[in-house]
Amino acid sequence: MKRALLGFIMLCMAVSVSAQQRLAENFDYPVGDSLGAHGWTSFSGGATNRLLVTSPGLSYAGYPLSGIGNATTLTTTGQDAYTQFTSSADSTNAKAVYAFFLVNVSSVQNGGDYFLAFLPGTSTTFYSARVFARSNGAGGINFGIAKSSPQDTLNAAMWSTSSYNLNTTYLLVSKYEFRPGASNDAVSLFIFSSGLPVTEPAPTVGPIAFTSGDAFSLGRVALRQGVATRAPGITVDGILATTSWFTTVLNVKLAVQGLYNEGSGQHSVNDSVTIYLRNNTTPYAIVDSSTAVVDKVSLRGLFEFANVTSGNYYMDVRYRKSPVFRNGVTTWSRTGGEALTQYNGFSYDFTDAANKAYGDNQLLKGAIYVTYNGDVNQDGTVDASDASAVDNDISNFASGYLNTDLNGDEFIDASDAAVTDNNAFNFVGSVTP
Ligand SMILES: [Ca+2]
Ligand SMILES: [Ca+2]
Ligand SMILES: [Ca+2]
Ligand SMILES: [Ca+2]
Repeated sequence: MKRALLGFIMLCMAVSVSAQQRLAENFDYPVGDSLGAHGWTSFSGGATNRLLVTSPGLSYAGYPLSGIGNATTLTTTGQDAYTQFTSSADSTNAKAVYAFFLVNVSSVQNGGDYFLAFLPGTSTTFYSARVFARSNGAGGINFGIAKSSPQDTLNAAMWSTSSYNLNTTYLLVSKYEFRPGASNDAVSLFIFSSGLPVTEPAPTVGPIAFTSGDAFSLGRVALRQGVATRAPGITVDGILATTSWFTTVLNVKLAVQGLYNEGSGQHSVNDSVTIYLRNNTTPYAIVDSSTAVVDKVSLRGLFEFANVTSGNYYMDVRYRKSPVFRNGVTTWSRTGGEALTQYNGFSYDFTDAANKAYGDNQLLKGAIYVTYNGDVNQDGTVDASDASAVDNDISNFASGYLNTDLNGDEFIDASDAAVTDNNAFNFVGSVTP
């Protein structure tokens, strides 16, 4: 009973490590195309002033989503549209969600209106972290942010005290911060005219803990063409949604031997994996680490690194979550390392070739290559000591999120022993430079 409870707690911990997933929208599409042709969904305003891809795109030195493709331009009334991001950011599993985006404002009016906000992942009616632009009364702009209710705009603190210029490109960051308890979530707005800090600075506006209703979850970014007498004319580009300050993201596809079912082509569970980034020269020092959940259907995880700079690195992959309760055979990425650009990261697929793992240390299972598991005691090899740990748990009818559970069903039985026995017979172990 105690073991089962411990397993349950460990499972909850593993699930709570949410993948910090992102939306990245560069409007890298033909000029004149409807946003609806490129993943956006129109939900209000009909076909009036349809949101289109416009030229030129916006550029901002030091921002990775600068100068790529085109942009979109909003006017003072008409169609509103959203695009989905797959983050499950919500009141229980994420502290904040951010939208980074470039703006260039051509016109503003007194009173102002909001043009970009988050929406819940399944709704079009609860705009949150509403970003505003208004006239400062002297030919310039104030930007502002309010949480979710029209009443929020009565709070004068929602506006920037500084003024900004028309026809100038700025990098804005809106932040919605989930706080424990009801009607207390906070929003912040960051406004940059040059540069992008590596770590989160104090916001330009906020944080303001509005007392209107909290969002339950956020999973969409919406562009809104507001009220004709208040809305700005504005070009928006380079939209990025994330659940942490700007970081480097590795999009990694991998499968784990025991979890992977070649019939379904899926893992049995969503489970966490830790990746250490190591220098590609001896002694291969660890420079950063990240843990993410690998989605059981896509077999992908999004690993965010806050401390890594551009360079060439090995990925040292550990299933499950570091530093304990894992049984993966440590697997490194292919010989030579991978070139990484800070803030851009890269995408990597371990499953499409044996040599995507250092020393070809993967198993062909069905149509893809999987990393080995079964190293229950994490000494680098799968051998009789691992098999005996599994056998012991089988005789004790052990269950739960244990490192002797190799196929992820939380029961320790013959199917787990088959993995360790097979790998011990084949002398499976870590292969590293
Ligand atoms: Ca662009
Ligand atoms: Ca709250
Ligand atoms: Ca072992
Ligand atoms: Ca099992």
